[in-house]
Amino acid sequence: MNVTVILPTYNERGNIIVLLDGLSQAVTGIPGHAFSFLVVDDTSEDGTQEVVRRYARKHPDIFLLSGKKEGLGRALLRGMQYAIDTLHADLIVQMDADLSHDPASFSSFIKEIDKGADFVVGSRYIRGGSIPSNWGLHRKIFSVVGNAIVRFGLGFPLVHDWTGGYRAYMRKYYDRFHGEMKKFSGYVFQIAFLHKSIRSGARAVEVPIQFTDRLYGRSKIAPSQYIRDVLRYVVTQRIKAMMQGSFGKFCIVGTAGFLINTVVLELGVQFGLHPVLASVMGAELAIVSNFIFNNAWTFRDRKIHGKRRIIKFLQFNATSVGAIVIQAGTIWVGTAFYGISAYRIFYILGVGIGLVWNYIMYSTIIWKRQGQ
Ligand SMILES: Nc1nc2c(ncn2[C@@H]2O[C@H](COP(=O)(O)OP(=O)(O)OP(=O)(O)O)[C@@H](O)[C@H]2O)c(=O)[nH]1
Ligand SMILES: [Mg+2]
Repeated sequence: MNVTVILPTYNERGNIIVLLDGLSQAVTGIPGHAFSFLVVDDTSEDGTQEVVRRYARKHPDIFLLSGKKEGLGRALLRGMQYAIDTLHADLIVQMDADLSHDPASFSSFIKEIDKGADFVVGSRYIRGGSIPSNWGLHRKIFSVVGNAIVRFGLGFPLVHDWTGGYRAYMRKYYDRFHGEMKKFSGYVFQIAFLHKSIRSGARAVEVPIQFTDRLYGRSKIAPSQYIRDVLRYVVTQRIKAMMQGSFGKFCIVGTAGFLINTVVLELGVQFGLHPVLASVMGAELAIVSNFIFNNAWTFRDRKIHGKRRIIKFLQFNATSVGAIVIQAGTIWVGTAFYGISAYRIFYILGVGIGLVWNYIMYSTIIWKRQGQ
């Protein structure tokens, strides 16, 4: 395979040659691949480009791509494009150029690719991996908690390290996603590229890496901005996934149930029933409707057939009793404090809380996926 190692640099004069030497050494023992190294520099002011040019004269496998400063994400995309179009890379390896990523781990990435992975992630948070022990507590927390939020927030807990930049991936992920990737920068770029690749079926594997602090030069990361951007990415992706998946349908079925519930409640009150009793009747009719339509549509991929439907309907009723209790209880407490005329406000509140309860119950108990 043609392998291109992309090394983004911005003022890394003190690090880049040490890294290139380390990498040349690291690849000599790896059979079966042709390696090239691409330094993607954004008009560094410290002479990074001059030292790389001088070094490249003696090393024909080293290339320099220079461009204007548009951030790390853009630099990586430019590097990937050059690697594929000009250097004909099948596989891209990406590393920070500040000596935080150790060339000694390089061969483990290629080994996983040789075994059939198509996206290898260098991970600080699996056995054998580490973050620097001299990091201050707040930085450790920032990194560990940030990665945990992404990991669980996006729903791919098997990958532990989302924000790192030591990775190897097949060119097809650039081909597929380069257009959509232009809008992301910094940590979000790393997260989004991995996320899109995994979602499209990448066989992602982690290898442990020991992350060390840079010795020379300055960090270019502005934490507060990235925290905000990462959270925004995770939350919007989560909402999108819910709306595209069963949650959107659940809401539509639930709205129909809500209308049934409301009509019965209002009619019941008109005919002189207490709102608590009328809401129970309305809720039960809504439950019947919800069960039928959720089974036929929302959770169609897990549809319940035959006699099991009776048992499941009883179970469904039992879990929905939780929502009825929540709804009636909210009305009860509300009307006790604010008078009977305030029942509508507390009905809406109760329905809202019951909605969350129901979705969790339905998707994890009633229409539980096989094997869960
Ligand atoms: N070409 C290019 N490279 C960049 C840019 N910003 C950062 N880099 C490089 O990307 C790599 C990672 O950036 P760092 O500043 O080390 O960020 P970090 O590793 O998250 O932060 P530290 O742990 O403090 O070093 C380094 O090799 C940087 O030189 C940029 O705008 N353009
Ligand atoms: Mg760094």
